[in-house]
Parts: sequence; structure tokens; C-alpha cells
Amino acid sequence: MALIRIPPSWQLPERTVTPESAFFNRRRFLKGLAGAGIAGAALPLIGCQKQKVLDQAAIAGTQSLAVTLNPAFAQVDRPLTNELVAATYNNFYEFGSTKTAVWQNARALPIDDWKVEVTGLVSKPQTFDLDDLTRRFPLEERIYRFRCVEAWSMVIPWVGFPMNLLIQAVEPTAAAKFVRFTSYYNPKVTYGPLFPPNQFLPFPYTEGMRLDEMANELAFFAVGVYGHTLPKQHGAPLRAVLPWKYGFKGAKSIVKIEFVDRQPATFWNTLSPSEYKFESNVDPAVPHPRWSQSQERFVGAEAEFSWTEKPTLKYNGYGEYVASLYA
Ligand SMILES: Nc1nc2c(c(=O)[nH]1)N[C@H]1C(S)=C(S)[C@@H](COP(=O)(O)O)O[C@H]1N2
Ligand SMILES: [Mo]
Repeated sequence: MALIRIPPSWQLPERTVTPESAFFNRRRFLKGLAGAGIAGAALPLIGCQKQKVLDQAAIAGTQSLAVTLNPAFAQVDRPLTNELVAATYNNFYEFGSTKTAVWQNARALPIDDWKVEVTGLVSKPQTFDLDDLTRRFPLEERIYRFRCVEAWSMVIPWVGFPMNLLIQAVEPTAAAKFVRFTSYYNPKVTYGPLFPPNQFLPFPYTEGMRLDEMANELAFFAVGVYGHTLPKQHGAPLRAVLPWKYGFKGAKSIVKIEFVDRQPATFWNTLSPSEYKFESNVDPAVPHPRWSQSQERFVGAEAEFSWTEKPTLKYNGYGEYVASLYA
């Protein structure tokens, strides 16, 4: 059992407040004027992160996966994030906007008998269950940098398979130019940052990318992390991992994958297009409208919530793989 100390919010410098959450809270405040009861009830979510004792409960229910580490992605220039820190500091707005509480709320996600529908402009549309995916596509482990648009970062060992294998299996037609991912959504389970009814946010969570980006070697579907199946808060049983893009591009708990001919509408881009671009490649030279992206807080090398400042790298350090996509 590890003891994790989350500094009270008054100990955090201003720049460490969580901007995606802040956006939600601001929005909740504005929209909440129309429904003051809901807004009032939700306000205690803000700034109540004190001390928290962590134990293996955060990764309970996962099953170990036998995998080999892909030598091309065997290490980065910094240590792995502590598993229990990663498992207790999550963005998954379907389960609230308090990062340290998502792992408990996400226990409600029903992941048995999961189905992923692959549809749209493909020659072989198919609905996969999890066994189909893991039997058909050999699993491998990859250690990737992870960079949230909020300027914190981690290093995570994912288990999964390259997205390109799925592309080959469903054979997109010549008309397919983009892909869109849709996350699980059921307002009875995924009540989101507002208490229901939640009519203001464009759920279900959707994300997307160009087809040639999806075919890039780095683009990855994760079914596991740290050598076992994904805990629910990380987006079980299947989530996207795109390490050269900001973390919000990696949709969690995917139920649908659609191949389309036009750039699809996506969750964050719909909410605030100037802040959350469709492309959203990590770039230290392009500030978010409300904060700089030149530095990041690398989180969790210790078994507690702590960070070290690091310079942000263009494409999150993956330029040799992806820069040619944007030439
Ligand atoms: N469905 C869904 N996917 C999501 C999110 C979300 O709120 N809902 N948050 C995104 C954001 S902002 C980040 S930083 C990562 C966080 O992944 P992690 O909690 O596994 O570290 O998930 C991304 N995928
Ligand atoms: Mo994020």
C-alpha cells in the first residue's frame, strides 16, 4: 500500500490548476445560472483534494496479459510514471471532473460483453468483441510519453496493437479520409461533470483523426497498461493512444469506429474550437489561449503525486515518426 499526498489546492502555483476541469467548472457556473440547484450541488467538487491513501484497489479487477515489449518503444528519456499515481489521476469526464475521484466513479462502467462496431466507408464492416480483437491482433507492449493539453505528462507502458492492423482488417474504401471514435455513453452510468440531466455537453465523447495519421506506426489501440488489462478509469476495455498528440485525442472506452470522408465533429473541438484544435499535435511553440505549452509537469516517477518541470518537445518527441505527415 502506497501513501499518496495530494497537495491542497492552496499549495499549488496558479499554473497547476487543471485547465480542462476549469473550463468545465466555468461552463457549469455559466450554464448553472439556469439551474442553480444543480450548480450549487456540484461546486464542492472543486478544490477538495487533500490527502488520499492509495492501494491496489485502483487497479483491482484487472487481468495480467502476457506480452513482449516492442524494442522500438522500450524506453524514453525519463522513468515510468508510478502505476498507482497514473491510476488515480485521470481525465474521464463521463465520470466527473475531479481527477482523483474518477477511478472510483468509473467502477460503474460495465465492460463485460463489450462490442466495438467498425463501420462507415469500409469494405468489411464488422462488430468485434474484445476476444476477437485480442485474438486477431497480436498484443505488444509500448512505453510511450503521454502529454495532456493541461501541461502535465506521464510515461505509460501500454499493451495493445497498432491501429494500422485494424485498418487492414476492415479495408477502408478510397473515399475514407478520416476516422471517428465514439466512447461509451449512458447517462445513467456516465453522469459526467454535471449531475443529470446533463444537456449542455456534447456527449458521447468523440474524437477523430485523418486516415493517414491513423495508419502511422505510432497510432495504437490499448487494451492494457502496466502488464494487465486496462483499469476502467484508463478507458477499459479499449482506448486510443496517440502519443504525438495531446491526451484528449485518445478516446477512452471506444464503442464505435467510423470511417468517414470529412473531418468529423469531436467533443472538445465542438466545445471550444479555438482551445482544442482537431489536429492538436504537441507543440511547445503553440500556446493554449490560456497557458503556455513550452514546459510540462512530468508526474509520478515517485509513489506519490509529485512532478518535475521538463521542456515540452515538438510532437512530444516523436517527430521522426510523424513529422512527414505534416510537411
Ligand atoms: N471518453 C473520454 N476519453 C478521454 C477523456 C474523457 O474525458 N472521456 N479525457 C481525455 C483526456 S483530456 C486525457 S488527458 C486522457 C487521460 O487518460 P488517462 O486518464 O488514462 O491518463 O484521456 C482522454 N480520453
Ligand atoms: Mo487531457
